This record gives sequence, structure tokens and C-alpha cells, in this order.
Amino acid sequence: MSTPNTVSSEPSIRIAPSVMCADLCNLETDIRELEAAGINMLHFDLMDAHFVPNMPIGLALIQQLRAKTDSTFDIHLMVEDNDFFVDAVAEIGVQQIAVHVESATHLDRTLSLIQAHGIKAGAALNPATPFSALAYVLERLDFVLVMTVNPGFAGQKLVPATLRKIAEGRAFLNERGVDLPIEVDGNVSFENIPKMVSAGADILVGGTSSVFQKSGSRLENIQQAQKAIALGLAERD
Ligand code: S6P
Ligand code: MG
Repeated sequence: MSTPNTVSSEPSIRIAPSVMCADLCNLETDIRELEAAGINMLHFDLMDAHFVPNMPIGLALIQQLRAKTDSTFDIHLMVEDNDFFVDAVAEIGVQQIAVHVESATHLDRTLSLIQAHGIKAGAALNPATPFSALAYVLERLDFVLVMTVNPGFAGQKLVPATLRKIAEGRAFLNERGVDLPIEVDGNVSFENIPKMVSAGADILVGGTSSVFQKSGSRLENIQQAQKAIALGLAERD
């Protein structure tokens, strides 16, 4: 029997467009265009105007979109009442949820709640929060979301120390024998993607500085992001 050779050793990096940066008046059209370009994961920023001073999208929008697409729904909670929103988005049907360690009063319990719904659980870290904050919840995690800007708004500049943090975070996980995807979020631009990927990022949240950049079509932007990913992969190790 021949050995199957379909398994690639190349790490696969995913692009998750940030829905708050899409054309919210023509969202279905926008999502169809992204999916035609090969996208199968969408990032939703759920904010409550308390943990962060903004509220771009809500539960009803996520619920309506759920009926329109089978893409993976990646929920980024930026809220104070995490457990309320975990239950609400679980009811809608999503695949992964990240909760901020800075807002979670009982982080271990909230991560367990996410997993009890059969959903992947992630911890989100603000730029100033170190990976060591995750030391005692590693067993509960399915991924880590590293904020590379301060949460709340699109269109911000990268916090420079976060590039070093991705690499140091990857080393922190490796030292503990933990192989978790690292998602990066904030100014994931064509220029920053190679540095983020070479540092160890696996999921890239695409916003106004890449997927939704005005100078290109969605397809052109995704193709440009993929070229930037290839550059970053070539620099790994
Ligand atoms: C920010 C939010 C992000 C943004 C994304 C925008 O609080 O969590 O997901 O939508 O960072 O991307 P860009 O390229 O405009 O920074
Ligand atoms: Mg986000």
C-alpha cells in the first residue's frame, strides 16, 4: 500500500477578516466576495462600550450572518460580562471565542464554560499583558489571541513591543510543551504580516490595513496578504 503524500508539512496560516471593517451596509455581498477568495474564517469584535469605549456590531448581526455562511465564526469578546456573551453567541452557533484575561474575573471558569458549549476557548491579551498571565490556564486553552493594538478600534498603529511578544509567547508555549495557535489582531498590515508570521503567528485578523484596504479589491488584498505570509514563513527558524 502506498504512503499517502497529501499531508503537507507547511504550517497553514489562516486569514480571518474582521467583520467590523467590512461594508456593514452590504455585508452579505462583502462576505461572499471574501469567501470566493478562499476565506473560511470570520472575526467578530463584540464590544460592550464598557470594557472598551466602542460598540461596532451586535448579537443580531452575528445571528443573521450565521444563517448565510458556514465559515468558522471567531468571536473576540471585549466586554465586562463575559459569561452572558459566551452563552449568547453559543446559542447562535460559533466555533471559537476569545475572552480577555483583563476582564475575566474568573478566567478558568469562563474558559471552561466556552468549552462546555463545545466551542474552542481562547484567551486574549492586551499589549501590556504578558504571556505569564496564562501560566495556570494553559490546559484550558485552544488558542491565544495576542492584541497588537489596544483593543476597541480599527485603523490604529501597531504597538511595537507586540512583535517581540509574539516570538516570546511562542517560546513560552514551547518551553511548556504546549502547541497552541497564536492569533494576532491589530494593524495586521501587508508590511507587518511577514514579521508576525516569522515570529510565530498562525491566525491573522485582517482589517483596514490589509483585507479591507481601500486601494485594492478584496481578492487583490487577500492575494497580497498571502504573499506576505509566504515571506514570513520563509523567515521562520
Ligand atoms: C480592535 C479589534 C480588531 C480590529 C482590527 C482592525 O479592537 O479587536 O479586530 O477590528 O484590528 O484591523 P486594522 O488593520 O484596522 O488594525
Ligand atoms: Mg478583534
